Amino acid sequence: PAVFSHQFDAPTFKGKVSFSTGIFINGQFTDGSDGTTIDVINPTNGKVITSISEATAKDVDTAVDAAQKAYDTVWGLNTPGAQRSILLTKLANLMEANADELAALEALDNGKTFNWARNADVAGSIDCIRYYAGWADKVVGQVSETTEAKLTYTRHEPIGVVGQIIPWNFPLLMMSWKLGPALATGNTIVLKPSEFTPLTAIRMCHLIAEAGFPPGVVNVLAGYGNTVGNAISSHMKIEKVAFTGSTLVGRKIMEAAAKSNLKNVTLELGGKSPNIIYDDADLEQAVNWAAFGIFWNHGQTCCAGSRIFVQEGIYDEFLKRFTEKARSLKVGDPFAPDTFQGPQVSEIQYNRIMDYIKSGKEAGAKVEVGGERHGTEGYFIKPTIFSGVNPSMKIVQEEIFGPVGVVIKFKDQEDVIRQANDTVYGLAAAVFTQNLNRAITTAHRLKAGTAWVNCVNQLHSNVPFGGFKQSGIGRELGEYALHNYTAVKAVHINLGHQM
Ligand code: TXE
Repeated sequence: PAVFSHQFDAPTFKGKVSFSTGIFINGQFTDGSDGTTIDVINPTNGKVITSISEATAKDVDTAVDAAQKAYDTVWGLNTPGAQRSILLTKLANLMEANADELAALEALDNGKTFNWARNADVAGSIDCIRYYAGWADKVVGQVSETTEAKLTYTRHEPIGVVGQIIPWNFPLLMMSWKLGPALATGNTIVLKPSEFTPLTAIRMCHLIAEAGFPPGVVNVLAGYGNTVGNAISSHMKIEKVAFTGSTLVGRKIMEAAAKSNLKNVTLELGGKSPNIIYDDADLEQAVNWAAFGIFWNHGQTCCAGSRIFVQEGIYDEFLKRFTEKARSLKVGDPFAPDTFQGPQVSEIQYNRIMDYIKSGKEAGAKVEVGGERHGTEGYFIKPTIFSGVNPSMKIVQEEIFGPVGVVIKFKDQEDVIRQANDTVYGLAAAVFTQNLNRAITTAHRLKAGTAWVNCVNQLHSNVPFGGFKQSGIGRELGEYALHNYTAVKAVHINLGHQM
């Protein structure tokens, strides 16, 4: 396989990085079975960074065989949890030792800023792997008291070979959220990164090998969704698939699972999260968090606070300050130390977002700020705020996945809860108020898997994350994620002599 090589000039990382690319099966880097490649594009200028090997459906079969063999011989029930814990800790330590390099790679093919990649994506990934290292020897079943003539207990066994399909918006973090609980519980893995952002996933394979995970435990195949992704979700020997991405593809994965072997499915999908600002909120705090909620990671965040509901009494003042805040955010080179927002990940996403902006304008919504591209090359879009919207507009209903927020006026608590819940999604929600009762009653009545009070976009390795409604099935992170990767077996032992 080709060798990737790049000279970086990042705030805390200067130097050359080079490593062998390729698909990673059974501990080896190889070319795909068709010998084809995928061009990885730099979203700041649209130019090719490197070409990487493209995996095929046939490679998925090879990877599944390797993963099954590893499961049967050196992993799964053959390796004690304490040993898996040691390996996961080694991996976390290696990620930490290479944190700047990982952040630079993430910034290069995704376009997110180096500083955010380092402090959020990479730091959160290391924390997540460490957190699950801690769980590896603490997964326990229960003893159920039935009768004195019986001993009945449960075991939480690994599922076996699991498939994992991850997106491009937080490549390393989503990989870590998936690897951590699956490895801690003793599964072996066939993982597909996004074709847009494969660099950190490939670099991670080197670290996985260096940490000493036996060959075949983790297999990583860069490739396209309709080939590799589909082969994983419809594979007869993969017993579970975990996916993060669009609701549209989530449906396809469930369908493929249903039509093949009824594999267990967990999904983390899109959102159109409400951010509710009551008139007694600390206005400055609310403005800053609201901007972070919609503009962080260029709006490419599944839990982005894209519908900003503001109570009548402070609407004008909030909008004025929020607009100023959006205007002040620095858009530009992801490797410059003061950049807040880099380019969108790809030309496809750029066009998709610009189409949404166009549809908002055509439907009569008012552009308060932004609404156009930034600069002349790459996929940059100015932070954009729409007002004067109505509930039927596409920009109010659909996930834009870009730096585009809509601000909506509301009257009172009943009114805002009704509007906030008027969406097919239910990933996250936020409430800003100084009134404790209002904060709690609102948080409890919102149909969302996460409710933030006086903050947004908070994620911790030990706190579950996932969606209500069409935002997904199952929970990642925390102890809850372990359930995604274990099968519960009930064992009944007859202690009596009689039948
Ligand atoms: O996502 P896809 P796309 C949303 C967001 C964005 C939209 C489209 O609204 O604008 O999705 O983005 C793989 N079988 N989110 O099209 O296609 C694909 O290769 C199996 C929200 O880029 O869902 C990639 O690895 N896999 C989201 C992964 O699915 C398939 C993050 C995600 O890409 C497949 C990303 C198939 N048939 C986008 N087709 C979030 N929840 O954070 C594609 N894939």
